[in-house]
Amino acid sequence: MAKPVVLMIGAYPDWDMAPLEEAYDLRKLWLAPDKEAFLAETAPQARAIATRGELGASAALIDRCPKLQIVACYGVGIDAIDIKRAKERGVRVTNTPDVLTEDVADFAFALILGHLRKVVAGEAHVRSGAWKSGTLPLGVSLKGKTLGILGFGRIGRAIAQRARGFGVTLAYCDIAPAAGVDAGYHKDPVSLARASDIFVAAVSGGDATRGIVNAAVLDALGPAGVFINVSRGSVVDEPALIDALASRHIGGAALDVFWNEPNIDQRLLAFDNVLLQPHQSSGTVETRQAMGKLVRDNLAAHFAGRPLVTPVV
Ligand code: 8YV
Repeated sequence: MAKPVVLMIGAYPDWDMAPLEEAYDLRKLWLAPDKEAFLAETAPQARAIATRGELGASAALIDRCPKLQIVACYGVGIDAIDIKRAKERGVRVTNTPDVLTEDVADFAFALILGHLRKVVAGEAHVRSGAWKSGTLPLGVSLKGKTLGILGFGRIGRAIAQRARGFGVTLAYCDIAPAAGVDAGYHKDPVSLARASDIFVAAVSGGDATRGIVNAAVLDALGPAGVFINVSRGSVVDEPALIDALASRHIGGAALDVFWNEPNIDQRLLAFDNVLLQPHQSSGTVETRQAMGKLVRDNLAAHFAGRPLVTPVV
């Protein structure tokens, strides 16, 4: 029997590509010199789309694939997949929850400590030889600060769990208070920002949270406040963030996600109070292997007629 045609939107690590090639007729969109011509030929045959969190699958793409049965996402965030259209078309969607939670939460702390303790500047200080002629400006202590977490889902809670070991006061904002949590609940992001020294966005992306971190929230965070983002660029009003950084309305930011990845707003490069990372919160060998396995397990389950492992719809 012919292997099912799988339209891949972006590359996965090699350890996933080999078993995927084995099981499916893989069509690699990112390698096509003429994407239009490639889609004109491949989309009508595709029974599955394999995508990544930040690449998703638009309604237009889903509509170009009349035989499409499943969109498998390498990533927990499904905000770039048109779920409404998938549902209308009876297309199943899977993602990779849980397996990346701990690494993303760890990375939030890499960003927090990296920013407060000037890790990147410190390294440059040593490498450039500047150490010989002076010391690095002092950092800021994490202990005793209030850490505000926007979005108290799996990742937000994992951040909170780690925060307890750092001796911070915890606060969080979500649609409703969580039961049995020893952290201050805030109903709205402005109130959370006002209470926070460090404000971490761990909320899901999508229409419901687009621009939720706006000028008012940044203003409430204040000139000593630090904004950390490990969720999606879309949750922040990025021009407002750039204004707040330029005018020192906030103290700084550490960002793993942006509006236009990887072609980020160049103004961000000019700030010395911003730590920039290339969307790598889940980027460990262990987690990426587990994510790839989940994608493959979901596709295999679908084509074998078994229940999906981690269905979204
Ligand atoms: C990945 C992500 O970096 O889980 C998500 O939603 O955005 C990330 O874990 C991404 O999907 C890999 O390209």
